[in-house]
Amino acid sequence: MKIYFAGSIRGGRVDAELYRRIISHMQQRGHNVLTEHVGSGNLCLSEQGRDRDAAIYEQDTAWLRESDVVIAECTCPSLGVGYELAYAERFEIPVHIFYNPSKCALSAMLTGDSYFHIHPYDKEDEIFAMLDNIL
Ligand code: 6IA
Repeated sequence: MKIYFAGSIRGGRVDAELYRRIISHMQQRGHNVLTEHVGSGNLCLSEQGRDRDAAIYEQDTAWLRESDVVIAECTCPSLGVGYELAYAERFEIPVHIFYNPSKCALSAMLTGDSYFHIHPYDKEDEIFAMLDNIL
């Protein structure tokens, strides 16, 4: 499957290593993760100017439209990820949201929207088991 993985970038990189492990797990199962860079260790977090950010926006929204499913890790809140989830809903792409409730309270704009499949987890291993069921 073509997977759009969404995770915080400018919202904070505290879970970057977790994103990398989730992406790697999906790749090992043979899936095409379009957004592998979300798990990279050395991203430039500063604003890049309107033109560079416009190129990021155009590329990411094109990938969203061609993806079969969106997998999002939402423990670290991110405006960009929230935007991507609403964008995916608009194009009727299935969205699965993972978060750790002992670390954050998910926005009511996600928990209150019945379109989203929401998967709370406690231990990281639970994410991988749930992903294997979903994909
Ligand atoms: O508001 P945030 O920055 O936390 O939004 C994160 C989400 O927006 C991720 O799921 C990404 O898909 C997308 N996103 C945000 N910034 C970038 C980006 N920056 N590149 C690609 N997608 C992005 C430049 C980093 C690049 C040099 C690899």
